[in-house]
Amino acid sequence: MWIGNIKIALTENISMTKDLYIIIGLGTTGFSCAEYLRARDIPFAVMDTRTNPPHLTQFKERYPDVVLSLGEFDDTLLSSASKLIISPGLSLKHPAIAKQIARGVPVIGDIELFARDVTSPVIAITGTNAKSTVTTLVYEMAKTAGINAKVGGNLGVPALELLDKNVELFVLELSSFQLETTHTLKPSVATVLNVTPDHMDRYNTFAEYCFAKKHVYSNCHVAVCNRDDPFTDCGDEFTKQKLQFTLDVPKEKEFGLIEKNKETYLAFENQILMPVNELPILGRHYQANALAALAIGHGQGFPLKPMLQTLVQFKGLPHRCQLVRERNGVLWYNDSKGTNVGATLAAIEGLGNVIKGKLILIAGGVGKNADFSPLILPIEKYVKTVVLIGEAAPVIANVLGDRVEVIITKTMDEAVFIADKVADSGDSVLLSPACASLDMFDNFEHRGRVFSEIVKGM
Ligand code: UMA
Repeated sequence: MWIGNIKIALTENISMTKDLYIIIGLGTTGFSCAEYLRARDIPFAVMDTRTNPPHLTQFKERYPDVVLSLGEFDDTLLSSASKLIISPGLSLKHPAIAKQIARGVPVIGDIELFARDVTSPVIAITGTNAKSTVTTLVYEMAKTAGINAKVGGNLGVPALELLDKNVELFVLELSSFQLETTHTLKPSVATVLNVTPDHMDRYNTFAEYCFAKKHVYSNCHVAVCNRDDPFTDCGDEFTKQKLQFTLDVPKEKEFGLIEKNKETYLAFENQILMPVNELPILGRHYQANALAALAIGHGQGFPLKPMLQTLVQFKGLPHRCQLVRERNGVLWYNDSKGTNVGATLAAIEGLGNVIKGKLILIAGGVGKNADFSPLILPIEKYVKTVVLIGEAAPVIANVLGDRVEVIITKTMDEAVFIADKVADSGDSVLLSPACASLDMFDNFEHRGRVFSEIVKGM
């Protein structure tokens, strides 16, 4: 009963169904919503603007009885919905969706469905960058503390798949897109780790993007803010339950860094916790992640010992400044998860500060209307050559001008080849694209894998 590429008239029956949910999007989220609604016997239909969405075959096999409309949105079907469950990849500003919102049809997302069912505490983590790393760190801390926890959300496993009455704690990474359609989540701890411009193809202004992120603090019990980034501040409402992290010396209710006898330590207020050189991952940006995780864990009541033990053991996530190999004295790093300017900035500054030589940066992809100018200064300081690929290559090249050697090329193979030619012993090659990957790859993981395989095969 598919509409779009295959059309069978079931819409009449559908319009008779009083309480019909329509799931918009048949990606990972949409599929998890279908499973959730079917388990509760709630009637639903599914729509996707794509003619071949990722879960199509699986969906047709599992739900042969469900109306599925593909391609351009069918207005009649949309208008028969009592509720829309929209996937994060689709904007609420899409004209067909905006029309339903104007008609007063409730539009929610998978996290809202999750919020209505969940009975155990939820830690909600958002931010432009480092949210996957901090989410995973907090989850690992919970496990080390002996808590039966589950982790997911924007990180990969959709939140609805995690629902289970036996779970004691949920650790969710949430995107601004997911937060836009979430209204009743009451996080035990909520944080905005940092905010720098991203997704400017979805938001009219940076303020609009910040607003979506800060929505995570609504109804939270403890708010964790980044003192070094005023855009993350939760406002006066939460002053009693507010914890902060900073790369500065910590004050009351803060985690930060203390220098003593020429060593730097992670600290809580004036209490020294551990030397930063015991962290297995280099760079100031990772120290901020460790401090954020400590503040979140503390807000949730985790004991200190398992949190510190986790910090010593955690080796980082794939595609996040991950060392691929050393060859002829050159280190090759895969930071394919650097999908926006802020992430690439953090990677350049984090590595640039600690390596012996200079960086060769491989960047480019889908630019998402980003302003690339914040990259100019760190590139001037730490980068010898920038190798550009993908749609945004000419835009980035234009922004960088002649401040640094810039080479535009077409494929990842060529980019790696060029980087290898210009790198000298002591230099490091960093793939940190500052862009999304979808012009050349399936996703950022695919891009990172392709890069790593070429590098390993050299
Ligand atoms: N799309 C259409 N038409 C539709 C529906 C979707 O063209 O009708 C497109 C979207 O524009 C998007 C793609 O399909 O380009 C995927 O969208 P989706 O909502 O179906 O995505 P899911 O497969 O459900 O994956 C989503 C998150 N993806 C997005 O928000 C784009 C995944 O985060 C997340 O892991 C998953 O839900 C489970 O919660 C990925 C991501 O890139 C990692 N997130 C962005 C980020 O981190 O910057 C926000």
